[in-house]
Amino acid sequence: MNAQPKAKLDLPPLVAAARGLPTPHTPVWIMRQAGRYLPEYRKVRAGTEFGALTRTPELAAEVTLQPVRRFNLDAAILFSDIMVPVEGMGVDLAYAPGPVIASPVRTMADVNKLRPLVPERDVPYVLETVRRVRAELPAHVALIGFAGSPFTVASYLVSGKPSKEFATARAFVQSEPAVTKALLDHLADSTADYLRAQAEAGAQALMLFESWGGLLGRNSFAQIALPSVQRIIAKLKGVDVPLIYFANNCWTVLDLIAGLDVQVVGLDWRGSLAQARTVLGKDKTLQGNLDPAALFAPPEILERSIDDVLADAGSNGRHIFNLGHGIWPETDPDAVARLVDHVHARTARKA
Ligand code: 1CP
Repeated sequence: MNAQPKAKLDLPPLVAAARGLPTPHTPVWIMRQAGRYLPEYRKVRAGTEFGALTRTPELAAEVTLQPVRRFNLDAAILFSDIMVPVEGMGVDLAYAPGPVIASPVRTMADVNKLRPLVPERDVPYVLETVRRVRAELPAHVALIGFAGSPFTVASYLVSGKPSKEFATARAFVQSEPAVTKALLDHLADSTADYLRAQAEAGAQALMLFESWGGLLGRNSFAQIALPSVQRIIAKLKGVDVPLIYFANNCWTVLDLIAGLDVQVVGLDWRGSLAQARTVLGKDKTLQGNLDPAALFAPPEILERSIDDVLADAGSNGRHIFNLGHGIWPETDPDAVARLVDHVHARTARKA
């Protein structure tokens, strides 16, 4: 009750920050840090279709590690996709480049056809990739495993393809509440098992991408999207790695998200971290939230934008720096190097 929390030297800074422990600097990583803006990624991708890349541990591990070799990042994120476990459930899908489902899921019979995911049986290549990456990463760089939230994954399964507004999926949850509930329950249970398996294979933090839940109205978010996330969290009890909930476009429902038992909430670039802090409280770590467009500014303007995010995050140490959403393919990798080094320089704390 008296002592200040002490830095644990064996914890990577990202894990320490997620747990509210002191860190030598504000940890930083970039959503979609492995990908098309990197020439070394494009080279690997040139010879391999995206789905095949996710199923080949040697290549997936290589691509996961590429940004960590190039930049002083505090985390690597598993190279995979939110739809990979769905393929493991028996769904036929292709990437073009976003996920396209051969037979969208629309009926109770379609839901019943989905296999409950047994990670070691259905997606062994993901777990092998996690093990390979963990073996290669320096101890201070955390490995993040991930999954899509049930509503976000269901949006693709029901619509059958990417969409700006996901009108088909949003109409579906209104017209077919029983099928929606069965689908989200199935996805939640399989996702929990999937995340647990990633942690057991060596992931040191787990991220849940709520990329499209913010399209729902407040009541639907509360009654449809959120319970499926709570179901995952409950099933993950006893898994001792921090959970990051990426709440894309969810500023108007942050008060509902405040009640989730997660250590970290990821926020997009549209709002203010200081404002989010007032809603989420001081016991959660915030992750974010530089506008991906800021990487196109001249260096001194980029640095100012980074400083603004750091100031907005406050000085209690409960911050993981990131973009507010995935990095754009047109981004100059040198801007990423500047970002990472600037965050570290600005936030370096005396031991
Ligand atoms: O052409 C290519 O190389 C394929 C493009 C691509 C890539 C690089 C896809 C298809 N997925 C990925 C990798 C990916 N996807 C990662 C890897 C690691 C990293 O971040 O470095 C991660 C974490 C994801 C997660 C993902 N996939 C999300 C959640 C994050 C977010 O951006 O909100 C979503 C919504 C998807 C669906 C998806 N898969 C691929 C694309 C192009 C999309 C988006 C489609 C759409 O706009 O709806």
